[in-house]
Amino acid sequence: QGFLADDRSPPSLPSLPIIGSLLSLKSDSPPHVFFQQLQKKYGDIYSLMMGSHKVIIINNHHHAKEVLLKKGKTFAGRPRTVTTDILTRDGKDIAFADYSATWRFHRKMVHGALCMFGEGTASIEKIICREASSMCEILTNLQSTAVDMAPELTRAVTNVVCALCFSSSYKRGDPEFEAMLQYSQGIVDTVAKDSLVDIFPWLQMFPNEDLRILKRCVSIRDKLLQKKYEEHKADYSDNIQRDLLDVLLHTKRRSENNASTQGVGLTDDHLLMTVGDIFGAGVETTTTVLKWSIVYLIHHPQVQKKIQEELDSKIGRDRHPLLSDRGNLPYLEATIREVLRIRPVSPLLIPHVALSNCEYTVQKGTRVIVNLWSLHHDEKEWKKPELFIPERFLDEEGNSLCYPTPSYLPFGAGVRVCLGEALAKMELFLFLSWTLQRFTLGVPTGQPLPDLHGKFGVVLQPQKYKVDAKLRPDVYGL
Ligand code: HEM
Ligand code: PLO
Repeated sequence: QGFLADDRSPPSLPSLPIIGSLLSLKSDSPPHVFFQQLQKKYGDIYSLMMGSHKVIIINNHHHAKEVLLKKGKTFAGRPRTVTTDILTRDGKDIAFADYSATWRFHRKMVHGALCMFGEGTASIEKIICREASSMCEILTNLQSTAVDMAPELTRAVTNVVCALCFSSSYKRGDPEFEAMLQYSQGIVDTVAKDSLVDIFPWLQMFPNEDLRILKRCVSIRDKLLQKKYEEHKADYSDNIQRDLLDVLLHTKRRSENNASTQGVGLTDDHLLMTVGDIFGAGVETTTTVLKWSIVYLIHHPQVQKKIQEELDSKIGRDRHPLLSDRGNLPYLEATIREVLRIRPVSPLLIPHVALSNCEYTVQKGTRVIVNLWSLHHDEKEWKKPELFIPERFLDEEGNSLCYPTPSYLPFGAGVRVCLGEALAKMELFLFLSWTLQRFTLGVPTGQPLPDLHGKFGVVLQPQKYKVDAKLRPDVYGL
């Protein structure tokens, strides 16, 4: 029996009028860890008040699946918050937009476009390989010095989504790219925090300094998006769709000439915000996972060695890895799965909202936070969840992949499941296989091991660290 069928409400934290449970929520730990700790006192599911909003926190996979899958449609709403409204022009995007006909239409359209340019064709593979190759070349030149790989990783990943969205790419040191790095970090640092701490939205009590940074960064981002949009409008042709933005423009123009599809909300704002979402999600998520992968590979040289042995025996050193090698490299796949488990990009997903009353206990408008961190670190489901062990995703012989428990949802599930899962997995596989075929990654002499605690925000990012990338023998000709 699930919690929704239970006629008792989940236990709730003490709360006061107006400020809600604020006094019980003070903690030095980031929210996902704190919510996991509260589980000991209140159980796997409990509720609290954030100001005047009731929030249910879910900490196990049974309840998570009730919300995301079984009652997925009921819980497909999103809360409106001050910061996400600034980022998305009041929810005209996909990720932070509430459930509506317009939202459904946009999600479907983008899904179609991603299939068309991404998963469906060989071209995305070529683009990823081109970027992987360029990144490896730069690492070769920087060999055996302490490098911060972050800018190059970000540029490689950015160029993949740039190709997909705009048919463009950035060279090293491009000022537009440098500007993007800055505004995007500014947005990651400040957006969506208020869904957790926004107590007085009507007073905009959310830290003003943060709000100022966010507004400045969003305005820089919007100028960049607007420029791309104008360029595309200028050389738009009805017959050729080069990229996601062309598909969106095409759909918009077609619907304007068709009475039955009018009013689906294909305004300039909607188009811009949708591209902004795909671009932002495309860059920040995949880059973050690559950074975490390298952190864990540096901490676990034996894992790195095993991946390299697998690469050597299945691919060798005379050719580059291809997507078609994925099935032959289970240890690498298991490592990627383990990184996504131990450091989920989005440890609290994005908050969900009940669109209607549900069974006995949940009222329309209740917010639901699925604590993916608890699911991925549940001691009842995982052996030593705090340890990095790729083998947990392999069978006894180590030959085939498996999921040891259903308590694993790195991309969410159901109506709001991640739109970029297939793309992200292709990128992670190719970037990591290309890098590890040629380089062994370690800490530069005299530098500490990278920190394993993340920096909590709209994505859980690792702290900055430096890497020593040593070229492996016999890969010079590659
Ligand atoms: C939503 C994870 C990469 C686009 C999400 C959610 C998660 C997630 C957990 C929220 C699900 C929910 O609220 O229930 C990840 C991870 C990634 C990744 C772990 C990389 C490894 C990407 C990429 C794209 C993307 C590359 C774009 C191409 C989106 C969008 C949403 C989303 C548009 C919002 C969906 C909606 O609200 O309907 N992702 N994501 N993601 N993701 Fe990803
Ligand atoms: C990242 C910073 C960009 O400048 C704007 C942006 C857009 C979409 C967001 C993304 C940011 C962070 C990761 C998000 C994504 C939508 C879905 C994805 C929240 C804020 C995840 C992991 O849920």
